Amino acid sequence: MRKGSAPLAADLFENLFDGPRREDIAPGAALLHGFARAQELELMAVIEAVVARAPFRHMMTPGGHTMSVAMTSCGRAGWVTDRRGYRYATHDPASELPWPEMPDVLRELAVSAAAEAGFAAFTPDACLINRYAPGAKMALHQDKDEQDFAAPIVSVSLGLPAVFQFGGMARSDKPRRFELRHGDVLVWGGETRLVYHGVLALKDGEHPLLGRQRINLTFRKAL
Ligand code: MD3
Ligand code: FE
Repeated sequence: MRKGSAPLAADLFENLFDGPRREDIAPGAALLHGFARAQELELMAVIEAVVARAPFRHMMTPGGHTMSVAMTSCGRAGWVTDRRGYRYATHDPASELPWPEMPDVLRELAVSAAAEAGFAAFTPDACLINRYAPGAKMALHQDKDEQDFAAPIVSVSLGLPAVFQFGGMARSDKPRRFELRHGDVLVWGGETRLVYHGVLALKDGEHPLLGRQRINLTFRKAL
């Protein structure tokens, strides 16, 4: 909100929700505002069940830095990083058990969001679950560990809002910034599949359902 002046209508209504809305942000990238909102309780219940079996952890990068984002996965494959490098793995290295199955409600949400954005027949085999506490961030990177770049990636944001950076094919391309809010779904594929992107440090706050955190799901065809 602006300081020292009457609030704008846009500020007063910024937390109201006027139903799902599609915003095309780049070729092959669609931001489906509020697409997951109606399912928030089911989503949180299945995420809690996954996390009970495969707890969040702060993994180490090959360079020896501990990630501020805590991660786990479900589905046939999960993404892991340690001093050996990063890769998709069928088992959780912490427990040596297979990752929990991808709950149907998660798979169906990702498939329907992909279809809404124009990607028919999306068959995700991995769902990465990222948890941001206040201050956690994700530096600019490309997602290129997946086998199939023809498949899109679908991201679901829950909890506190975050600012994501949407860059270009070179790390030096100046990123554009967008806000991702509770229930927003972002689908990116095609020309945009390999662009650099990241998330700025999470601003502290209190979300009515999730408290002081943000959870992001990303569905991929990894294997
Ligand atoms: C696609 N996660 O897990 S997802 C990741 O919010 C990852 O946890 C972020 O990047 C997160 O690999 C971002 C949404 C996103 C944001 C920016 C993008 C997807 C993007 C920019 C270009 C392409
Ligand atoms: Fe990414």
